[in-house]
Amino acid sequence: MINEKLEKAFNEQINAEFYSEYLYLSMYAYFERMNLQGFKTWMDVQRQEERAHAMGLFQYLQERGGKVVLDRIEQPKTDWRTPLEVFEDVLKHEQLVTSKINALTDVADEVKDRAAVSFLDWYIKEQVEEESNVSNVLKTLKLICDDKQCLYMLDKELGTRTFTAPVIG
Ligand code: OFO
Repeated sequence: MINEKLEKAFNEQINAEFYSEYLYLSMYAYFERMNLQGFKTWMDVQRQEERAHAMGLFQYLQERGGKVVLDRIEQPKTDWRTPLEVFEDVLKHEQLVTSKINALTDVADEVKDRAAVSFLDWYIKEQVEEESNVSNVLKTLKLICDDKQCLYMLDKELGTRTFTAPVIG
């Protein structure tokens, strides 16, 4: 049976991952309005990954005999001025998620739940990859500034991203 404090922390992280999906879905809608189809595809893959992260924690908590408690999901932002502003928000958000995953792992450590610490290791590594991917897009966006042709090319490149269900744990 999972420790109560850890169960609560898992539930909070499940909510954070569903919020991530919501946020990226809102960004997806923004790119649809901008008619940037490649950026839209990138966000679609990103939000599917967030759903998979949420469900990974959800299933693990149940496997461990914990109770999944779904909370309300906060309303995400809906408008941005530029794609650059969107990706600045994505990076800030991923950094926040990294700190939340670290805090969750700290709780698992504190209650000496070795299995949970080991399970969460996947999420820690995933956050390194997430932050790196987003930073790369952000760097390119900063470089191309207002160059419409380069934005068009970046849009084409981002549109090649595809979703592969992650094997978590
Ligand atoms: Fe779930 O990794 Fe992004 O937020």
